[in-house]
Amino acid sequence: MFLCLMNLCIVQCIFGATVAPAPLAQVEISDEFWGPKLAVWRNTTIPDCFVKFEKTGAFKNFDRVRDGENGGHDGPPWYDGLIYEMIRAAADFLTVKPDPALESQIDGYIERIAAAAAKDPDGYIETFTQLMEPDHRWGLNGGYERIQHDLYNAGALMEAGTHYYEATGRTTLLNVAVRMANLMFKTMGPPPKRNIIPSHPLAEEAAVNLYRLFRDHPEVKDKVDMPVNERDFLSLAEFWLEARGHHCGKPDWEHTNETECQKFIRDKLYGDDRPSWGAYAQDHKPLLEQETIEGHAVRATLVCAGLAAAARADARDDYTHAAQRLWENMVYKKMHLTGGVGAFANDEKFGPDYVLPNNAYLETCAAVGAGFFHENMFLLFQEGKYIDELERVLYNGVLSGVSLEGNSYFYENPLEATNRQRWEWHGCPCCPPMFLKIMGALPGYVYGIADNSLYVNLFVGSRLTTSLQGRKVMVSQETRYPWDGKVMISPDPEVPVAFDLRIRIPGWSNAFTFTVNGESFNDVPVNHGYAVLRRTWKSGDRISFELPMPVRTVFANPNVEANAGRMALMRGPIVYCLEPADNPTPIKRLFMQSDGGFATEYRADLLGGVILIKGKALTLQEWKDGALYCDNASDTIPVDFTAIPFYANSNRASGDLAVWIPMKNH
Ligand code: FUB
Ligand code: ZN
Repeated sequence: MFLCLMNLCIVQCIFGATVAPAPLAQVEISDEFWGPKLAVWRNTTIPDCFVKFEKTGAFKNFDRVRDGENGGHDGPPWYDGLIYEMIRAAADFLTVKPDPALESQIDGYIERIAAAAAKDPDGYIETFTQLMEPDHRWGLNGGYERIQHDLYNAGALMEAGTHYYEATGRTTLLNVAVRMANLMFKTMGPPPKRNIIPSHPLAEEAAVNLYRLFRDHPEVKDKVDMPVNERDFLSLAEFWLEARGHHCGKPDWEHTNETECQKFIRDKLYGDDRPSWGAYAQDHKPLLEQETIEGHAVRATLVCAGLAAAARADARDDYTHAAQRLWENMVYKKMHLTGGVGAFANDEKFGPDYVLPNNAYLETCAAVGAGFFHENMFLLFQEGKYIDELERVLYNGVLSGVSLEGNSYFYENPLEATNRQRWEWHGCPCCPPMFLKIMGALPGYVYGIADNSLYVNLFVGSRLTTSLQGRKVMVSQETRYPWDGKVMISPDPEVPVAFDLRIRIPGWSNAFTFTVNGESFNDVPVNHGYAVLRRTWKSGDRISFELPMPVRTVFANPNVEANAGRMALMRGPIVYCLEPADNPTPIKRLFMQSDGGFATEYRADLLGGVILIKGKALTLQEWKDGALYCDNASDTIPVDFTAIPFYANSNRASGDLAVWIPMKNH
């Protein structure tokens, strides 16, 4: 159905076309918001993390294996995986901006990894198991894969090998990864192979992407020094996804404590079958039958990201339906306003539907995992609502995980807290590498590319150089988003090319205006979250549109008990919070008003450049002077308040914050 306006047509989104993220090398970021942040992560965070991993022995583990030692593993069992994740992330940053010094540093790490991997005739490399549990490869024979993380580490190795090859064209790490992948394919699968699954998911999407690498670039097969049948990697991923919930049914994680469950496994009481890893590891029933997203939130989001990736790679409707069901449960019933997930600290897990306390756990890694899931769902469905959620979590739940200076970190990202302090390093430093992985991938999320369509998903100052309909096309975006809703898009094809420009209209926006080459178009229909402009684009065309960005008062779903009678503030995609540094009245003694006379102020000098929201809140007269208790509350009096973006929380002295503020008379 076409609505033609001159030679501009606005068409319905054609559901079902295939779309891919823009390759990183095709996107140049020049954004006022993300540009400086990406520079901090490139120049500070990546070196900071590598140094801290070195200092805490992560690379020595590989040297010990190379030297044939026993025992003495440093860090948690998943330390190898975290190193591989760092390499994947750094590889993406390298793709966008070459850095010979960083590349040669990583080559040095890869030499040590490859030397360790060369010790085993089959190419098995997993330093914790080799040093500490040599009889328990893959968690077999009484091993405890729930903690051991053999397959998680192997998954991260596949990711690192793939991304480092894509960044540099070098195959040393890819060789190590392919040997492991071949070994896993030989070992795991339907009978007579062994029923082994990643207790901590991640390997599923990694194997799908390894498959895609060789499927899309068969010439790479000649560059690795072993046979590759790429379909094996996809089969392996599908086996891992489908084998969840198929086991001996024990131990009973719901009714037995972890020590006893571990004993059952260590004593090999599962016989020839495998043990259950329980709901904690999404193993309580077959994944395709799971109605709700459960268990450890990082594991859950990553298995779902893998499910969506496999659904797309292999056109599997059954996977697609399951991914959609789990996504809807997560987003509509188990997700905080910031996009953070995993409410409970106990087992780092999802709670029941609508149980969303403000002091929730919300691990940075889980927010990142949710981000990967959202992006993969967009690639499956081409619907803007998935990018709306990607945008939410990027600007809020993920971004709060690293300090503005880029060298201290948060594991938990609650919406209400006192005395929070970012840590410089952690016994389990899983979050910084996950954070860097999604931020390394960010340039690729800005645009989606299909044969005859270009999706503008994120509003980020950038320049894309790609090919559409067989023609070289450049497109640039200029914007001050998220502080300003004006976006200018300039297609610049080498010759005039017809394609659909699909511009996401965020779910938070209820109005927008468009002009094309200065001509206004009102009432542009939005389909599947996109305004679709079809025409033959030529160099010099200009699309400008504006999303009004008023301060929004937000109220929780009435089923969320924690936020009954409370409200929060948002502007555009940004969630706001209150901190003591800007508010003389203790924030616990403030009441918000939905008509609080909100005003905004851009402050270039504060928190890396932010828009503040200011207005009038209320406090009790008795509280004004800081009294702790007041038994006879009398009238309220107005006081000024200032809110900052949630992502910038805890970058100043105090670590107190609140997002959801009570309203008077509730
Ligand atoms: O188990 C590896 C990582 O460590 C998990 O994803 C995090 O939740 C932390 O437990
Ligand atoms: Zn983490």
